[in-house]
Amino acid sequence: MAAKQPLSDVEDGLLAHLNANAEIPDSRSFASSLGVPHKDVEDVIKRLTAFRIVEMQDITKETWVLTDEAKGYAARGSPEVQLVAAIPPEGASKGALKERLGDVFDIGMKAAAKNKWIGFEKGNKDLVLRKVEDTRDELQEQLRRLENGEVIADKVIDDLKRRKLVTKEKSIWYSLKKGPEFVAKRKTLATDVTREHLKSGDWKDLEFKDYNYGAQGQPIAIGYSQPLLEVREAIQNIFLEMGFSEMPTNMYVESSFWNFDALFQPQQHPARDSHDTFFLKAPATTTQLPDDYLEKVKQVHQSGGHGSKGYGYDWKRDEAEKNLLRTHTTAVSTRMLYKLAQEKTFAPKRYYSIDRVFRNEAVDRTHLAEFHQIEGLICDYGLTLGDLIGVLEDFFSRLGMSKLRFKPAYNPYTEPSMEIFSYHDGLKKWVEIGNSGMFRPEMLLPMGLPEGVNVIAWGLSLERPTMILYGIDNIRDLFGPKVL
Ligand code: FB9
Repeated sequence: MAAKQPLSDVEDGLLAHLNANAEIPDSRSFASSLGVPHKDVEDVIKRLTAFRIVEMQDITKETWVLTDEAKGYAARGSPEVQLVAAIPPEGASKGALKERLGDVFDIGMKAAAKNKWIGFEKGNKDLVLRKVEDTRDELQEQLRRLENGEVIADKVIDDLKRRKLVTKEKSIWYSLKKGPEFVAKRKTLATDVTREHLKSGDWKDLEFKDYNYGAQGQPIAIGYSQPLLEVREAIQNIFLEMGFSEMPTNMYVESSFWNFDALFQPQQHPARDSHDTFFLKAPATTTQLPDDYLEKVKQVHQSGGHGSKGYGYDWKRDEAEKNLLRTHTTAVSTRMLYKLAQEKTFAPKRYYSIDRVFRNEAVDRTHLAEFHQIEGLICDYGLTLGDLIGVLEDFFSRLGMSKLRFKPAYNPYTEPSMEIFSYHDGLKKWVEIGNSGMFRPEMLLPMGLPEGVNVIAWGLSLERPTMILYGIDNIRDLFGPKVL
């Protein structure tokens, strides 16, 4: 094949030929006459057809083509013939023949045995004997005839198909004739006025390509929605469909009171020291705590009440006044439940939150110093652990997680508490998908919520499901320029 010709030359060649001969019956022979790949002629035909300069008729034909294995047999003979040819009159051991013929041996043995061209001595299954003198290599002949494009009987094709020696190939070519806009040579339309044109002045007789106002701009590769926001939206819609309303989580800075004390989390709890929590230098403390409620929280921590004996330690107001970056959105749940308790008449509520929380934790593949916590809570009379399990089944089934298991767990603010597990078919393992529980009466009653009102709640992260759903292995890849 001659050197690659620019398509414009192929086009000129084709138009000139049509101009002289009115039609090109077979684009393949035209391509070989030009010495160019048929693909190039095909591209030119498609372009000229678009301008109605030529009219094309596409012709398709399915042909059987040889597989690479078959090409080998066409060249070197069929495996069965190669095998027989390799057997001396006194016979040969299988080992020697395998040595000699390689992977042709097995196929050759099977086919030669089927043709009863070989045999074995009684009791010596290793010595292969030939049962025929020379054999006509029909297979090789058929493969060669196929290679030369000859028509082969269907029965033979079926044999070759069975031996996976042929595959069907669809070839397409074209017959061409002049189109309504036919020209012998296409004027290349200018698409720009360049300095050369202006300097040479030949811009005057240039023909310009029409503006294609319908042309789509280059797709700009930015502007995908961040995976976390995609999953956040999906989970938000689940909550809204389940009748939950969003809690206001726009305040990352929280007081220890709402983040810990109001949750009946004792002041000496390990999570309350700076190893786990980011405390603020300025403003280090808050001045906006509701005194009467604070007094009740102090009581329940120090001496209990409502059937609880409390923690029995000396509760300090200044500890509760320390500002921090909230460690969980449960701090917002606490504020909302307290607000609910201040309502004149109690009304059941379903609340959810999805927002950032901060924990002074060691950064690793799945943990950063902050993550998005997803939390749901239902506040109503007589709610039970069964209700919690039921709502968790409902919530996670909408996230595609149906097989759930619950493992007893401990949180300072819920009793009983359960870790939630789901069997992940893709990962073929049980995955911990969250935590849950029933808020303790020591948390709810000091708020002023009516006796008999229970609050079931659960939480999970946004990052974990997003990483699993997007197959992201390292949490760092969820943030920053590298996302997607
Ligand atoms: O998200 C978590 N796992 C998870 C969730 C979904 C998921 O979806 C996949 C598509 C299939 C996969 C995994 N976890 C909670 C479980 C673990 O990852 C855990 O190791 C890490 N947890 C975080 C806290 O880490 C210190 C995830 C985060 C978490 C844990 C607990 C709560 C919230 C977030 C809570 C709570 C709670 C409990 C009771 C009452 C109110 C709130």
